[in-house]
Amino acid sequence: MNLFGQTRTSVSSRHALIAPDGHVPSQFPGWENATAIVIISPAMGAKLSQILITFKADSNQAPFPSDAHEHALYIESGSCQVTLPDRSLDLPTTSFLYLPPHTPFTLHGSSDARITLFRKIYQPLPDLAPPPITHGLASDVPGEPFLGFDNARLQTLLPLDPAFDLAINIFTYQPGATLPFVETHIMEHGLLMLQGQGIYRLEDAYYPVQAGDAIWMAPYCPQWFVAMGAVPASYLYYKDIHRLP
Ligand code: UGY
Ligand code: MN
Repeated sequence: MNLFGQTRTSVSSRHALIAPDGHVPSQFPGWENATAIVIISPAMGAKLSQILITFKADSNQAPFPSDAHEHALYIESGSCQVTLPDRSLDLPTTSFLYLPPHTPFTLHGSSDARITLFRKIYQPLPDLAPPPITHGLASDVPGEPFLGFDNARLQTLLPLDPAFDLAINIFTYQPGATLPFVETHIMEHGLLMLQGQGIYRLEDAYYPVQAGDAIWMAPYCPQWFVAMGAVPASYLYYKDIHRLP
């Protein structure tokens, strides 16, 4: 209950901060005991969608049809079984999974599962097949110093192969560490704060952000972050890559 109509959520034409207090679930065909919060979507001007999926009971399903969309997902908590046409995958906490276009799949989550799914239309290249189904554990991916800064480390989850037209990364900042400069770039971001807190600059506004918040940055949205508080701040983010404008 919010008596005074206040929220940190802010949505504009080039960026958005979505705080969890405003989440409202969507219903999708065939979904049972599964809840979807569509946090980012083309309805706000984005090219990607970012969907937070949770599960209400042990018997559940969240089916996705086969079409031109590719998907990348991250298991923030709990576990998830993914049913594919020819096999099924059991994904524990901190798993990531990439599914190329034209791959039908169904998610079945544990009752404590929290999954972030990124989805967009795959951009093919003339002489290159789409990437294969790819999965792994974020805890197996080393964090590399970002632009030489030891206190801001980047885990690049998917292979740096030009067949991929997206990246999903985890960025971890020690308290007080910052993005080294205000980035302004053609790439779009969808972002989920996984841990800690800080201040995110988006265009000309500065927002306090914390674990559970999500951010959309349109192409060319000037962006900067500083981690604050007692524990490191980390976020999962999506980025489109490897395609000429
Ligand atoms: O990969 C990136 O563009 C990343 N450094 N951006 C960000 O964290 N906002
Ligand atoms: Mn960036």
